[in-house]
Amino acid sequence: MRILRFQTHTFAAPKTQASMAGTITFTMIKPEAVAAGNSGAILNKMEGAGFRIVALKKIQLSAQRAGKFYEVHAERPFYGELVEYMSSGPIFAAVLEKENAMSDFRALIGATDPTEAADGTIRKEFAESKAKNAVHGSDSDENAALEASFFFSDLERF
Ligand code: RTP
Ligand code: MG
Repeated sequence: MRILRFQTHTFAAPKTQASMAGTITFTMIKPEAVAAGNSGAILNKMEGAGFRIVALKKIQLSAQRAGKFYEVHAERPFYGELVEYMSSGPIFAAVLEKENAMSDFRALIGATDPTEAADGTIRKEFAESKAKNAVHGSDSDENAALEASFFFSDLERF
């Protein structure tokens, strides 16, 4: 009797440039900017500056998950306020791709405090205040990878 052997396949996640070092960053459009109806205009600025949207979702963080995301700021005086604010309404989370993604994106969003942000930056145009500053941008390639994985699996990135 012939024995049929089924070949087993290993399914690897599709390889995209998004997995290469330095080419991805992570962003959130923060609750007040989403509530103000600025999500489309902000995404338009990101794409217009050459960032490709690899992954995107609208989601509301629980206080616990916002606290985990911003754990690095746990000792800062604004931590409680930050966690409350970031869990106060839905956000858009996104993974973006471009050469030098992290540093180019930090330049595009501008300084944390919109009064110090350069003309043409997203925070200059859309931020309400230093706390409610419209968008998040990762501050290192390592954090970009960690933050992207906090929200998205490989199957959600294209
Ligand atoms: P982000 O992480 O959101 O991209 O902002 P960032 O690097 O420019 O600033 P960071 O120092 O990491 O602070 C994280 C967020 O905390 C809020 N914040 N409030 N009230 C305050 O003095 C104060 N300072 C910071 C902001 O929402 C800031 O983006
Ligand atoms: Mg930061």
